[in-house]
Parts: sequence; structure tokens; C-alpha cells
Amino acid sequence: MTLPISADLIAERNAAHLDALEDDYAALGRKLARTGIDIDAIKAKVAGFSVAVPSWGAGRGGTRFAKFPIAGEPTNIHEKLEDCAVIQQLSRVTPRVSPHFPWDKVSDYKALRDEAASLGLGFDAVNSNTFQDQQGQAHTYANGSLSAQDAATRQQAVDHNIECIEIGQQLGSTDLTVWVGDGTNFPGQQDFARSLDRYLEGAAQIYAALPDDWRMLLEHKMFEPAFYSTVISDWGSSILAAQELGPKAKCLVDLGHHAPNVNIEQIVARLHRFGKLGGFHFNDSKYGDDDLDSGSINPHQLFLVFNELIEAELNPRDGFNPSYMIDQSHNVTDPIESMLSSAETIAQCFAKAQLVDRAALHGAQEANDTMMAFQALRRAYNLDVAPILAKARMEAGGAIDVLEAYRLSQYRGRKAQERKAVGLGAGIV
Ligand code: PSV
Ligand code: MN
Repeated sequence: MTLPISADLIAERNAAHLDALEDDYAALGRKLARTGIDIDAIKAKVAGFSVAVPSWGAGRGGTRFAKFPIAGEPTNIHEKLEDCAVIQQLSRVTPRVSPHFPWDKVSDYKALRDEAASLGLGFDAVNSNTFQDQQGQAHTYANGSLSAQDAATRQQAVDHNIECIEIGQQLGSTDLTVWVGDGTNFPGQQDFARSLDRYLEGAAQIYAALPDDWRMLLEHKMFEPAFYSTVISDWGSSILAAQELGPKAKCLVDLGHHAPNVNIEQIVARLHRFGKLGGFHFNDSKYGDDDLDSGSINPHQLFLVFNELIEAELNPRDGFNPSYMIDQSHNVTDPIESMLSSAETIAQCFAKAQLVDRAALHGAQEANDTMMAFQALRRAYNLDVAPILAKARMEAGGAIDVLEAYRLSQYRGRKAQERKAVGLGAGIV
């Protein structure tokens, strides 16, 4: 396997950081031991944790206003895979890529799967795209896709999703994530009930095409591109649709797809309670669906989400196995650096949630001891788990300091020489 970053570089930098890491790890180990926690057991859990990266996250995103490409950005799935391989090689926590179709279309998916495997990668959920028109497409999605008034448009959207399942089977995926941009911009534009009926009818056809071991993940979003209403606007619509479709339909929570200040961790607990928590798109937001880097604005919320996931694991319902994925738009950073940093933040929140003293938390809850219940969470949140992550990463062949190794590798500069430049792209300006 030829990986994009020099193994010697990683080894050399790790050797330089090793003494300090061992020191920090031992100190944290002693601290945790005082509360009866075995640091090596937590490290083993961290080593077993992973989160998928989105193929579309490898390029610089853009806003409605503009896109600012960087030299060496990927322009096709092959280059995106190479960049995802860098993230996995250094972080050892992102072994799978989630592709988006038709953006990532190729003629030979068997070859694409082999190519990914040769880079140390597998494929995660396949994502369909009926929120954009493509060159030569017979029917426009301007008035919706699965919920469109026009039957031929709906059929086209169903067919595309079924094609995504077929592609996913060749890639080794077992999840189809369906997010539709369907909705309205004006009161009265569409009938709320009838558009949902049409969505459900189309979704049922897709559901019927799912292989036995597949899941259909329904992703809700309250606005954008439709700004008055969306068909699957919130977790309520999502769980109702998933319940109507059947056991293989689950809900996917994109952290940015809610109204400001909504209690997302409670939504997580609710969806789990009804056996419908299917997965996550991790990102952060300040105002809306900003797609900012995970934990960059509100790392505490991310920790609280993971806290609910640990509670869910302790009380499993209906094959609890949520898929974890990053879904971010990197407008002003090198996407590889953002995903390295985000993957670390996500794994940190996972690790911190593992460190919550569950007996103390549950005991305080039982006793109505509000302050001590809160402190059980606070104590874990305040711990610096970086040495656990770094050690798990190093033992798996990754870099102790991922960003340092990435910069020293000069990967982006090398790609800038090899790759064709990305166009400026069009925003509204
Ligand atoms: C929609 O905003 C979304 O979160 C969906 O997951 C899409 O597939 C993705 O973003 C595309 O950028
Ligand atoms: Mn998403």
C-alpha cells in the first residue's frame, strides 16, 4: 500500500514527541486511576472509534456568495480519495469515505473500491442528490424531487436513489442517506399534507429497493434551499416518516439542521428511545446550517451529544448502531487540516463522554441532586484527553501531532504542482 505521507516523516516526528506524550499520558493515567478509571481501557475504546469523512468535504466549499479555491484542491473522486487517505493516515480515526452521487460518479465502481482499499479506505453511506439539476437531466428539481407535483420528476428522483443503492452495493456501503431540498419559499406555494404524501410514496419505493442489510437514513433540515417550509423539516417529521417506512428507515441528525438553540442532545435521546437513531452529520454552527468545523463553536454540545450516545449504548434499542460522519464546508481553511482537527475534536468528545462517572451521574439523578449530576458531567468535560487520543493514534501508525506532520509533508504544495486548478465557481455575485 503506497500512502500519501512518508512513514519516515511520521516516525521521525513521533520520536521527537514521544517522551512528552508518555509523560502526559502517565500523569493523566494517575489522575484517572484515583477515580478508578483505567486509562488503557479508555484508550482501547478510543482506538475502536471512527468517523467517516465526506468526499465533498475534501474540496473548498463556498457560500452563496463565492468560493475561494486553493491550489492543489481535488477536482475528482480519485483526488478526493487521496486527500481522505492523508486524513486517515495521520489521524487513524477516519477509515471510511462517504460518497455523494452524481458528484462522485465513475464508470467502474469495483475499481474505485479497490483504489480506496489501496489507500487504506473503505466506503461509508452513499448520499443521493436530488437537490440540484445536472447537465442533460430530463426533469428539473426546481419544484421539488420526491415531493414534486410532477410524477415524472418524482420517478426520476426515485430512480436516482435506487441507482445510488446499486452503486453503494458495489462499493461495500450499507446505508443510503436521503436528504431532499424539497420545500417552499412562499406561504400557499404547496399543500403541506399532499407534498408529504408524495414524499412518503417516493421514499417507500426507494425503501422497497433496499437490500436486507441496508438502512435508509432520513436527514431532516429546517431550511435551505427552501426558506419557508421544508418537507422533512425536523426530527418529528423525520421519525414519523421513518416509522411509516419501516424498520430499515432511521433518522440522521445533522447538527446544523435545527433552529438556533434547539436541544440537540435531547433529540438524540428521543430518537434513540424509539429505536430510530441512525446516524450523524457532525459539524458546528453559530447561526444556521453554517457547516463550520465540529466543536469549533460549541464543543460542549458535542460532548453532550456523545454523553447521550453512551447512555444509549447502555440501554440499546432496536439494533443501535449509529453511523458517524463529518459534514462540513471548509471555506477558509485547507479542508484536510479542518478534517484532521474536526476528527480529533469528535474523538475527544467521545473519549470525554466515556469518562463520565455513570454511577455518580445516575445516583445524583435518582437523589434529585442537581448540582452533583451536573458536576459528574462537568468533571469529565474538563479533562484534557489529548494524550489518550495521541497515544491511540500513534499506536495505530498515525501522527502524534497531526497538523505538524501534515504541514511538514508539504502535501498540498506537491498537489498544487500536479493537479489542475479549480475554477472560481459561481455564487450569487
Ligand atoms: C444538506 O445541507 C446536507 O447537510 C446534506 O447532508 C447533503 O448531502 C450535504 O449537506 C451536501 O453538502
Ligand atoms: Mn448533512
